[in-house]
Amino acid sequence: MGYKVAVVGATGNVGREMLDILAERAFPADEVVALASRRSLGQEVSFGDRTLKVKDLETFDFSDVDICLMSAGGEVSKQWSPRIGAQGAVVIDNSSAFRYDPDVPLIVPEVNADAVKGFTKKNIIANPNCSTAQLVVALKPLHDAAAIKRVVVATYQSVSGAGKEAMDELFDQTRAVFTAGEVKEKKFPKRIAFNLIPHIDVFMEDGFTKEEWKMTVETKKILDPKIKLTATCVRVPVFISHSEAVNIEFEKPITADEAREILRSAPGCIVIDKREAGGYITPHEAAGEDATYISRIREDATVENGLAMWIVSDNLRKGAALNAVQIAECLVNRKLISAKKQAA
Ligand code: 11C
Repeated sequence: MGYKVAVVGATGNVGREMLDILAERAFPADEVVALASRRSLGQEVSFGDRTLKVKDLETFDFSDVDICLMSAGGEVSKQWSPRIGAQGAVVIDNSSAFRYDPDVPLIVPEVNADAVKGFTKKNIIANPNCSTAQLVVALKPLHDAAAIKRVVVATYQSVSGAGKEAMDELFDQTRAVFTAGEVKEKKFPKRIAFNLIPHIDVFMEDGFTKEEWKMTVETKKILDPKIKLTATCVRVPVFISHSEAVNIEFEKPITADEAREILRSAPGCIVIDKREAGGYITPHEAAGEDATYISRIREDATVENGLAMWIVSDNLRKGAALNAVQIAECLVNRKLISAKKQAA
């Protein structure tokens, strides 16, 4: 007998992707339920070759749910994840609501799968921010080889990270520019079409944005608290996939050739690195794919033991939905949960 899985936020960018990935990877579920707020009631969403009618989160009975994939934002998660967890379902939460709670593991399976067992305190497991997830997948094997001291990263983040309305905004603004229409700013504080915006999430007191802060704090929690990381996060007019220009300083020497070989055999990584026109990955090519792609690996002689590289991944998949489903697979493969109906 399989598991009963609920997907909360099923009509959003990430929720839809979660349903696709559960179906693609044939997750061992007997039943999958799509849930959302009341205003999405009656909508239908795809699950493999079936369609599911969206049910109301407020009135849904979670008592026989085994795994709940949450992607409905921080406020909904704060309200619902503890309640759902208290009913015995393991919540895998895509929001930032519980990521920094010491009693909640923050997991990227290629990096710290063993930490998943810590979920029992609250029955909640957190999924990291998309820009962190792809970064730590590539950093982990390099850290194991040469011990990372410091990372300087600049991100080039697609609009899908800000939701469906943000994607519509890029589309509408682009069309308006071409048709000499009015370019309207709604979700973004400045025009995003044919532009970029060096601001994601709210500003913090020290001048960094919350997105930049998240990358620092989450990398420490997932990979190693000793790693220093500073980020500049930028929104770019790309629909899907986040890209990152990354500069890494190691404790020990490591050459570009060595890094390339390590990354070639690292879980979740694909190296595309020919030093010629087109011999690198772009966000357009990474969209819809599962891997974290690494290109432009080179030695940086301006620091001791320095490497620079370019890292790209689909922010809705490895950055969110795929990572959440991989966490659910960890629970199943490590026999950390059993289906409630089976147990009854
Ligand atoms: C963005 N990274 O691209 C954000 C979206 O903490 O899960 C995800 C925010 C988060 O806007």
